[in-house]
Amino acid sequence: MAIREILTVPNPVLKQVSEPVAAVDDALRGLMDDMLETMYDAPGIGLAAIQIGVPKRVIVMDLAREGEDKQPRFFVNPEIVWVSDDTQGYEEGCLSVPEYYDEVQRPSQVKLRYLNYQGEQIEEDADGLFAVCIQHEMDHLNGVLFIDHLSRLKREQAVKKVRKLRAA
Ligand code: GNR
Ligand code: NI
Repeated sequence: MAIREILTVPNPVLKQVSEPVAAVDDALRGLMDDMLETMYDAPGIGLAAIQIGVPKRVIVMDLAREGEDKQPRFFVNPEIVWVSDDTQGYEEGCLSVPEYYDEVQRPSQVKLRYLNYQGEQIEEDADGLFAVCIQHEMDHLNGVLFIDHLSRLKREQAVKKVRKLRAA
């Protein structure tokens, strides 16, 4: 396992649309292991492969709170097959937009279909933080960042803040 570098805005790689994975094999599990280690190290609650520069439709997540046992989850080729009409606002952050947080409105509940670490097809309902996080991560697979849901002014302020952070 290895910790990989997390790309930050305005890196154009983050705008790429990621490609579906052909097979869940040992090579892919190796990538997922690296992603999980990178996410825990950051630390974050989710990570999409494109954030370490790999344009594959792969997400890792762990929503366990501090002190709880780890609950790693893996999502390969995830699809959102249903979203609720009602929405929830949540103060989001992103490892690719460090130290910037703002509220984003998204559907409160979604239904997902994906392949897990073993390559089994799973269907699952998500709500609460799980729904927020999976939608945030699926946006990454489509080259979309949470700041893309904000006004242009706020988005530019966020990028400026990250540039400053990097220069410091
Ligand atoms: O660690 C993260 N926290 C978070 C908080 C609110 C909404 C979404 C997230 S995901 C983020 C990690 C990340 O950037 N994943 O792409
Ligand atoms: Ni993110």
